[in-house]
Amino acid sequence: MNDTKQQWFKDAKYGLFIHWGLYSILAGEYQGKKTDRIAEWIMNFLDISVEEYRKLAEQFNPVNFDADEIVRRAKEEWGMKYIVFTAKHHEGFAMFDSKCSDYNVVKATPYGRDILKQLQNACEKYDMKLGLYYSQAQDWDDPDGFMHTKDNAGKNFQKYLDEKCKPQLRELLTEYGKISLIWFDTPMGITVEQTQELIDLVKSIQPDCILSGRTGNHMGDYMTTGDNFIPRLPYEGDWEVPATLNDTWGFNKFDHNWKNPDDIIRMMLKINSRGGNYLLNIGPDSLGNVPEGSSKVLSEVGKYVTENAEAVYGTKRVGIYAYELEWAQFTRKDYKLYVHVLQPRVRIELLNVGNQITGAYLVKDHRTLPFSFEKTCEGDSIIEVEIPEEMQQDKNYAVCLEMAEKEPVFEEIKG
Ligand code: H79
Repeated sequence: MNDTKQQWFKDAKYGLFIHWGLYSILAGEYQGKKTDRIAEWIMNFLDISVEEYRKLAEQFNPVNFDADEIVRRAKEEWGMKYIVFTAKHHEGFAMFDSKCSDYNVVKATPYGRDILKQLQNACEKYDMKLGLYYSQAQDWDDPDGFMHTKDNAGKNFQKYLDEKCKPQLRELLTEYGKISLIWFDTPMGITVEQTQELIDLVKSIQPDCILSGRTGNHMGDYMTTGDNFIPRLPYEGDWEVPATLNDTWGFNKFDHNWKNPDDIIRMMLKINSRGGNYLLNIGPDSLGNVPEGSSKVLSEVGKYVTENAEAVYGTKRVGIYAYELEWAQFTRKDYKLYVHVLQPRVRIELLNVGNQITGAYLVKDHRTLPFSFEKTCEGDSIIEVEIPEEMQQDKNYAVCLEMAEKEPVFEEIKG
């Protein structure tokens, strides 16, 4: 079973992924050609040469980037508990002041400032956990990185590891304060021994830093699902779903296919209920602006999670309830079952939940609600909670059922 041994990660439930690099300048289009794939892959998909792609750095000047504002909103308005920032994506460009590669935001751009340092300072100010995405295998810029050429022929991957990957990781882990997580991705052909080298390096510098499920050879500290894939069932141990708000990670000026807040809330609760964390992405544009489409959705979702914080953070995996409920998702703590009501209801009815209920209240203001627990005419357990009349048209609120038992008692359907 995956165990990060880091309580903050088990309790977090909701984090912010930030995908940002030179690809944000192209924003899904190069020389009149559009990509219909994830926009941070544009160099690969449109076969842009290293020489041409490197010229983008000369234009990178994100004067609107405001680390303090992004971290403050993530913390206070959006309700996120950790941030994972792309220090280096597959394109190979470092968004920090790297001494071992000049292909970085300080040395190669007119902007000339360290993006990561600004994020670190803001995270420290707002007490936000900081994690870093680092592409440890693919590096399209480095002749020895994976996918520099599409057939990967003739490369010396160990050389890339020794001369770029590990030195940069050492910088990230020594120059930027506490790093809570390294988000490795797409391990491709990395060997067990090479994976172990990366793990040893990270843990020797920052022992509490945890590693994503894509570190290589399933040797990370927790399970990472497929991008945008939610496990069907409750899943034991520590895990996380990385997800997009539209259909790209890096900024794409053509992609306005934003998911709506209700869908995001539902997906988050499904993930939390099944025991996982939701790592939800924004892709700032080349000036450093957060797309309005994403901030609008995140604010709505943030309203839900901050109002119902008690029913989100620190909750535990819920077992399998026999019925599919369109209108609800469950989360739980010891002696408490939270019913997240996602569609208008006159009352909550839960069939085949066999607990002795000792109280019921609305999470957002702790107002007590009338409840009953008894047997149906067929002999099944049934719990009912009355919703106040003025709330019967509302959706998206949580109700807490206080139970005499530590965990919910989900009965089988006896028929
Ligand atoms: O950082 C984000 C993505 O850029 C990264 N993971 C998330 C968090 C990622 N890298 N690779 N992938 C996701 C999988 C990509 C698979 C595909 Fe393809 C890219 C499918 C189609 C384009 C590579 C090229 C595999 C098949 C063709």
